[in-house]
Amino acid sequence: MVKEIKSTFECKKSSLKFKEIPVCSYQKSIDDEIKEGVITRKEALELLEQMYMIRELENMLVEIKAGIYKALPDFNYVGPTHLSIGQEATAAGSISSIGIDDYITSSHRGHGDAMAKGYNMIKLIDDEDLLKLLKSREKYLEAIGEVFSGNELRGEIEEKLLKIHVYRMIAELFGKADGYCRGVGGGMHIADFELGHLGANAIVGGHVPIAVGAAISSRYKEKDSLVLCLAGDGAFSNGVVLESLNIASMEQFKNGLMSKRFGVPIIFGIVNNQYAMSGQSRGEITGVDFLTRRAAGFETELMHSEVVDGMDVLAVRDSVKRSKEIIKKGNGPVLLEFMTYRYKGHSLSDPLTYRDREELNQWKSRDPIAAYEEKLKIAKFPKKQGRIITDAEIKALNKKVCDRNTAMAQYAEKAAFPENNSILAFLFSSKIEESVPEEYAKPVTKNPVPKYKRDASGMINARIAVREAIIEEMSRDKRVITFGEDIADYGGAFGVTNALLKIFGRDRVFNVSISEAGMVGAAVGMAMTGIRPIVEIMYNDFIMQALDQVGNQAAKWSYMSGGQISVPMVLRTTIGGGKGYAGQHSQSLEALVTHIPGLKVVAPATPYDFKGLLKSAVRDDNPVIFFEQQLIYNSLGVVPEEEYLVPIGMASIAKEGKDITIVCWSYMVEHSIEAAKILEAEGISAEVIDIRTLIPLDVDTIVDSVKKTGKVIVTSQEVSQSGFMAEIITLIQEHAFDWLDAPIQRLGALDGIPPSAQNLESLFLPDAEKLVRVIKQKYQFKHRS
Ligand SMILES: Cc1ncc(C[n+]2csc(CCOP(=O)(O)OP(=O)(O)O)c2C)c(N)n1
Repeated sequence: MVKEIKSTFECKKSSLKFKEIPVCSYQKSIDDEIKEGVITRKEALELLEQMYMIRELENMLVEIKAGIYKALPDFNYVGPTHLSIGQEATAAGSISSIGIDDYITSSHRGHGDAMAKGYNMIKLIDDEDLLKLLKSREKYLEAIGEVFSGNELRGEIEEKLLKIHVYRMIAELFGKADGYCRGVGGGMHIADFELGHLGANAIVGGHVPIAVGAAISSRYKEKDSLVLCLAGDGAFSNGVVLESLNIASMEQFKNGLMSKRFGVPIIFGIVNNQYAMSGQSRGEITGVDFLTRRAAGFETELMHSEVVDGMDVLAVRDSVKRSKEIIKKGNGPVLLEFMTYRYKGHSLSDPLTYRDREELNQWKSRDPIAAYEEKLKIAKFPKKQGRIITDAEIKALNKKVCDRNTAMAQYAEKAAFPENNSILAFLFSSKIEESVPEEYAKPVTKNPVPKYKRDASGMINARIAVREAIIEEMSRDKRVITFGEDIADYGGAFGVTNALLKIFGRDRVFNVSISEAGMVGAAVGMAMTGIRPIVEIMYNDFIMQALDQVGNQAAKWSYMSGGQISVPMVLRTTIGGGKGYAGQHSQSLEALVTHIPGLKVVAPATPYDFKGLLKSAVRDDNPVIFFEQQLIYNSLGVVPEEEYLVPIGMASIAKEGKDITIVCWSYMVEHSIEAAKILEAEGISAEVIDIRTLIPLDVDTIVDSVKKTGKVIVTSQEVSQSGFMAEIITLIQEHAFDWLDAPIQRLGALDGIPPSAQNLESLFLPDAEKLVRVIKQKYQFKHRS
């Protein structure tokens, strides 16, 4: 299948043109909006209520920190204080404009976003679902001294849910078990996945590719949903954010290469509060006056973008509502820059020495809440809506919010901390997708699935085994998709994904830009929102470009969300040397990821295990890093044509023996078996344990073998320095020390950098001969022939 895109260039004198970016195009009065029927009195007051709720929550934190919060005089608040006072219009205006199926992602400064998302969902959900929501959250009612009688009217149900919302938000900030993330996430990671909040993120910019992935997810689902991705001005200079803007803008989504012509439904909202921590985007740490200019770099004619007055809740609301229309037509993504200001420092420990009072006062004179109150006081709503809003009404609303916040803070303070025994709960999900929901089962393929021929002994190579695993899982479950660099038409750098494009089409098998961080983040976002992606990174050396997404995002979201979600994704990548590719394409970096709790790590050695373990990885509800050694791709092995799975977390005894145990994985399994054969000829019986899965490690099988042989060597292609071999050795010492009759040895690559020259590379890497040499040097065997 040749791509329809023809690469041509005619050298003709011309110039490139960009569309204009509107700045503050919203110039309406509230009465204009009322006349146009765009805002009701009720909606107008709801905007104010949200802004009050955000500001009061954060004022409370300021007072608690200063020891002057009267309602909790002795409470010692432990945790971050990234406040957004001054930015309330941006949170309330943008989030009130998205729909019930839409998601948000947010940053470390995300109290306002979380407050607004919960608030607006409670207002949007229909009566039946609202009742269900209250019932499902009934246990929190007791904690806040309320009951559910079953006779409540809509308004009363809303109020109860709002109280629960505020209570759970504050409980999370206070580290309590009733918090949204059960107290393990805290304010910087607050999330309510049930109501479409995909999490605040303490890695600046780290959530932006996740937002893109969540937006791409909607391509595979019945419901159209968009993602509102809110991130600071500082974040918009982070590499992963620029990668994300590019991935979201890839033309293949719209130009017919994919069958569904639909731009990625995401609104990137730059919350430009004028400062990163202290760095200023304008005039200091970027080269642009407005960050919206970034839009010109991602779409030929400019991604739709606007600069918006982020201090005006109605202007923000208007811009997001219009963006939604653009997105609905398939013309996303959209980039909006909300010009706003944070009155406080980066956190309450920021001495604020880098800005002056005059600047602060100038912004405060346009305070989003005070300015909006004034607007409301002069607005004339239709008679049937209640005509005007009085000063007294505004004051009463403010009091209601303050009282509610205070009461919920007092309940949160009294609430229980998480149980000690919950400390590691939610690190992993125990779920395995044993059956596929009907709507996703057995999707129609574009072309028939080929049958890969076995040789007379039933063998195929590992490359085909991996491909078969992907084909089978994609044929079984529509939610399984795969993407990566050059995996579509090219078939991947190692030809593994050849044929997939033809079978499944570009909607489910697509290339992405050279954006390792962006693509892994996108996979995380997809996995959080119901898709089961397989993302490929050509060489594990490039994982270093994506480590934040692997280690801080994929690994952590199940735990940080208090088990609200799991992240069912597979990251396939290749390892190992032996091809003269030198320092940046030959490493075995398993230890980079085994050190991070929350990931499963698999490194098979045989075609049978490549297939069986990959299928298990796809069905596992946890993020799985799947290491494929490049030299194994051509190895032959018996692989049944019938369905089978190899469970994650079980080692295999590749060869039985009684004198010494060789523990190994991946390419060193073959070398270990060869070494065992050489030793056998000398009367030494070696048992070879192929661990297959590094995390979780099957310690029992290793220990049982060591108890039998009393001697053990661990070998792999990774460098020895601080590697996973050291971890295995420690575990053996902990579990089988009394059975050892000699020190444990390890044989890895040299503690250096893979060289290109053939002779040096052979010296660098371990092999069967070296293994035999070390075993014979280091151990005495009594019964040698
Ligand atoms: C990747 C990363 N680098 C640095 C930090 C430390 N840090 C926390 S907030 C912040 C400034 C972020 O600025 P911006 O994106 O504008 O958001 P704001 O804090 O102004 O809301 C920095 C540098 C971090 N958390 N993550």
